[in-house]
Amino acid sequence: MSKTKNQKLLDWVAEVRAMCKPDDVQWVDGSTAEYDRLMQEMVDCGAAIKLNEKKHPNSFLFRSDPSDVARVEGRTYIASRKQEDAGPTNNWIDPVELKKTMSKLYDGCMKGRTMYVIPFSMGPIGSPIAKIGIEITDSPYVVDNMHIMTRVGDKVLETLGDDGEFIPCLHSIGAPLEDGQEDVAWPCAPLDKKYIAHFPEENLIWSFGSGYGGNALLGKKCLALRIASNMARREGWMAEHMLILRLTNPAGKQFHIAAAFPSACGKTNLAMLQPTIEGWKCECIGDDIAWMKIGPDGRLYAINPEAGFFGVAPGTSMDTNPMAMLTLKSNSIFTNCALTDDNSIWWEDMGVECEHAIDWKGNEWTPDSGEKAAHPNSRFTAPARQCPVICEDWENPAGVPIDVFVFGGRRSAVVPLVTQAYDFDHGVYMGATAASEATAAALDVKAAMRRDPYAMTPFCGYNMADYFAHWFEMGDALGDKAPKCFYVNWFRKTEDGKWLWPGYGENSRVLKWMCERVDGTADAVDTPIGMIPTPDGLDTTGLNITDEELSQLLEVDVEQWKDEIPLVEEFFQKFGDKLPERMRIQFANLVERLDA
Ligand code: TSX
Ligand code: MN
Repeated sequence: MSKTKNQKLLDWVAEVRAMCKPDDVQWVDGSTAEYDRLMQEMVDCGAAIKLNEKKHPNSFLFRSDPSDVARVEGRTYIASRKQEDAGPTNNWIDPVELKKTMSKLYDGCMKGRTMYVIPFSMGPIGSPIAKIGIEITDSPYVVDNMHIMTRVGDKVLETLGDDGEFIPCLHSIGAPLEDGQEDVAWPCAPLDKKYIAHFPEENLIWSFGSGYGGNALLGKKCLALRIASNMARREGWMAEHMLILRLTNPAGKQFHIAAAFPSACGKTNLAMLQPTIEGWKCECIGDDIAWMKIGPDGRLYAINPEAGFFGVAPGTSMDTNPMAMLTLKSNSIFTNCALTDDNSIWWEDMGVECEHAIDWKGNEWTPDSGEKAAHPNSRFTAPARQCPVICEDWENPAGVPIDVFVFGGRRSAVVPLVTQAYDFDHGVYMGATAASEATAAALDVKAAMRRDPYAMTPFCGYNMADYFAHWFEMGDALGDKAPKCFYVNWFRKTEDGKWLWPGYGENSRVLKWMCERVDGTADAVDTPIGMIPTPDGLDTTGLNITDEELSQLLEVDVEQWKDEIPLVEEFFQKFGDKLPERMRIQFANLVERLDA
């Protein structure tokens, strides 16, 4: 039963119901009882496995269909009237054509199933930066994940009111049940019927055929990044693929950092960082997305629009990220992890041995199986409030004032540990040219390098060249209150392939330097690519690192950087005439500094 009088919402729900033809409609109220009831139904039908209550209280394991394990970028579309508005980094499709195609797929797609209406808020309910979405889905797995990842239910409907605005998000797994047809554990549609569609001109999301993560939990990548990036551009704010953290120095002064990294750089690990330096404290506000608006004082304020972490499980351990391990201990959902003999979960590089398990496909597994026990993209869904280092202001509706932007990538050579941009425009250039290399198996093989501007390539919902321009414009609006910009590389190696930097908690030393640069108390030297710490600008007290290693870490080899010039030039060509003139100027300035 619906508790809203919002006519737009009631009309949309009726329209979707008529199209999808579910057996039943349920309005999600957001209660624990509702979460528990849906979970129990999924356990009873074999879609979920309840984990060992002592080891993982109130936690459950799901195994997806082997074909439905990740976001499907090839099936992700920006449906704008003009192709130019989607730009060279997105799949464009004509919105009228796509609606025709997808309407046919949606016709009767929920037969034999329940249609759930999920009112959700991205951001603390009622925050001036928050937005309300309504996800309609036929997946109870999606409902329970949305319970953790967003704020859902009656309180959102109350805030929406009778004529409030919402972003409609339609999702179906695309697997109707005929009368008497038996269901499978993870119903979904084949790849050629999967569509993750965004209609930015009407703030609309249509997703069909997949039950997994970013394809199905529409508040996250679809709304909070692809649609929100469009809204942010129109409305003069920012929707970024960034973690948010608070650092507090020994004097009690707070600094807030927002950081963007491509995948496999340990963004969630950095978000929950445990500093190794005396007297410094680090707290997590978010690990994936930042929505930022200019506040009344002219500074940039950030909120985390999410309420949970949807993190990659493999590699997460008490060594790499103890705070994540403690967060996911209870009340969590695991997808495509391995199941141990004592009904617990396991994954590769968890830091504990496993002699026998049921793997993510449901098969017997031992270390000799020659396959991964957990899928490399297996996930935990865990409530952010359970993170031991969650910041007390993580739900502050006003957000936190950002002092520092960090961009980064994974480079075994060339790029120093940390570089500060000369000014905001230079920072925009750094973010735009951010690059990461895939981990190479052999040392002599030059790993393929991929540009991933602002880590937004799969998530920017409009023309990336216009997005660059928006960044420059935000810099203008912020003026001298703009965050200071830095570029980091935790992954530089020696000639013989050894890590030069210990990383993890020791990264706090780099963050400390950034804070001291903001305060004007740390030294830097100018180089052609930006400002680098002086050898004693960076606090290495108690760190086992030689002067030689430190200078290798911070080295700027002008000849190597000159070799990057044609690569950047080639990358910028993608954007044609739309590349902002100010980006060309930044590029020209860099070339000039390298040549001098
Ligand atoms: O997450 C990582 N971070 C950021 C942490 C806050 N990882 C894991 C990346 C894959 C997701 C890292 N790996 C980091 C890092 O800073 N650095 C490295 C590379 C590295 C790996 C192991 C060691 C050192 C560096 N171990 C020893 O030196 C003993
Ligand atoms: Mn992400």
